Amino acid sequence: MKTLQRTLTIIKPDAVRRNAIGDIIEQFEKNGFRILAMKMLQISKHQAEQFYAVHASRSFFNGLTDFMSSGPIVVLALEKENAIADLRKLMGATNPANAEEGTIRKKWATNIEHNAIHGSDAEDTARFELSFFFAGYELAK
Ligand code: IDP
Ligand code: MG
Repeated sequence: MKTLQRTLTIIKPDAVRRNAIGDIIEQFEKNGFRILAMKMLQISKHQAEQFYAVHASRSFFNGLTDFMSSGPIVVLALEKENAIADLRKLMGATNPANAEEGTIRKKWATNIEHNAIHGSDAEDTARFELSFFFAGYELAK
């Protein structure tokens, strides 16, 4: 049975700086994702640390949270059947050196740290990440 899923994606500061917002959103729409909610904002270092708390012990945590708070980002709530896995596929591998042709990271990522886009990796993280950026009423559709 196919089930409708929701996932959270972020167009990261590097992609915003490269004027890639429109191209990336076009990829979401062309690939059947419905945009439920969307906003552009800049998060603080502290907010980035909260969002990425699962990575707190990793060596790249400080650089990652500096990067994610370094400029505006665009956050979107997306809906589709199998949205979580399908978005991960459309994003491509974390390290763009390993990303497949036709993926967003292949086209827009610079390196493993500045990799253009975030996508939730499971149902529980999607729930946490959607509620981090969007209130219930914004997703009630
Ligand atoms: P994902 O974004 O593909 O889910 P994660 O392993 O969850 O990858 O890592 C979160 C983010 O942390 C990555 O998207 C990337 O920006 C950064 N990151 C991951 N691994 C490294 C690394 O080895 N060096 C620097 N940054 C990294
Ligand atoms: Mg991840």
